Amino acid sequence: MTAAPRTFRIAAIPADGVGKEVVAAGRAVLDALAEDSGGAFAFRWEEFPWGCAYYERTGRMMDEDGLERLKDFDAVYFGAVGWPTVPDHISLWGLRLKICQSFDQWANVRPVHFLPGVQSPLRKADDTELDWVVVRENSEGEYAGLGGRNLSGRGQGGEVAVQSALFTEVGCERIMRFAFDLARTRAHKKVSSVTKSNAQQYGMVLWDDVFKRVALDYADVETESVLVDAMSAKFVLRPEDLSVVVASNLNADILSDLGSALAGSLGLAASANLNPERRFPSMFEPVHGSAPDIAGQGLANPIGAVGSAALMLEHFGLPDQAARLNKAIEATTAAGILTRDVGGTATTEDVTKALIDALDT
Ligand code: GGG
Repeated sequence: MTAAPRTFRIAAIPADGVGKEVVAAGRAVLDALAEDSGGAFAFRWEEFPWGCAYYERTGRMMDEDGLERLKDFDAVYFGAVGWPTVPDHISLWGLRLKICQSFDQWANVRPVHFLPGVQSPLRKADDTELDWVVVRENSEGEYAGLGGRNLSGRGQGGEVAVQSALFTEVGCERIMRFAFDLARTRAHKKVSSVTKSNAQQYGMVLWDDVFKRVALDYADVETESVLVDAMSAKFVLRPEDLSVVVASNLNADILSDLGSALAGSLGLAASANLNPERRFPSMFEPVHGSAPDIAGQGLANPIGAVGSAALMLEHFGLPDQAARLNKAIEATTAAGILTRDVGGTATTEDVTKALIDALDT
């Protein structure tokens, strides 16, 4: 008796700018993969039209019952949020952060590695290696949304704003255990914790204290605690010394952009916003934003979105299929089929087609 095919229900939210192009590319590659699976698995997509254009029409970045409608999907496949006609804090909080925080996607995993055929500012010697995972605390920290503005002095130069960062012992501990567990699966078993605890003497000192305590349970994993400024330098100067880097919401966001630029382009970087308890859907998206300057021109690099699709397949328990996607990415870049951000002339469509063709290799 043959097993029934497993069908995964995925909510696609392309949102803004190049998000639309890269989600279409990722869907095409995933559908080709499913078609090729001989019916072993399938994807059932529903696309949601939310984003900045939707906001301009309705005054909302997503429908009022949007979270309710998303909650029974197996995953959310997201593009990018932001457009110049809507203030960035409104678009970000109204869609991407709303989903991450409401669905308790507290672990944001952002792998960074070299791809064959892609020039990197770090690849001076052939033996330079870069294979990191930045683990971003994705539920609190500097993105807790705590603070306010005292508008009484507005227009007279007297306005005051407070933005607080929230660090909880529970929040710190769970992201650190996640980082340590991940490090145990890797050849280089090391976790680097990043803070600015010399200057931020409350939340980040709690982070350091929790890190030291959690590390005691992982004696087989090497550790270090590094200030974020020093870590930025280390990314550039000693990339081979890093494996898993765990940091707060803001620090990890900045460091992962630096990491992907060092690997060759922000357009290559994949990410997973995970609810590790699986009570809610997790969300998979390229690290890059909506890039209004190149949107709609066929210049967007789809590799970050396709790499994110590979992370989604791993989450679905299909590691062999994830490996097929990653191999197709490597075959495509190695063949020199590259978009403009990585020095090539290929369009989004050219790269998508090459990725689909490479699934057979
Ligand atoms: N695909 C990622 C995305 O849309 N990012 C938009 C953005 O501005 N993000 C800021 C952040 O997540 O900190």
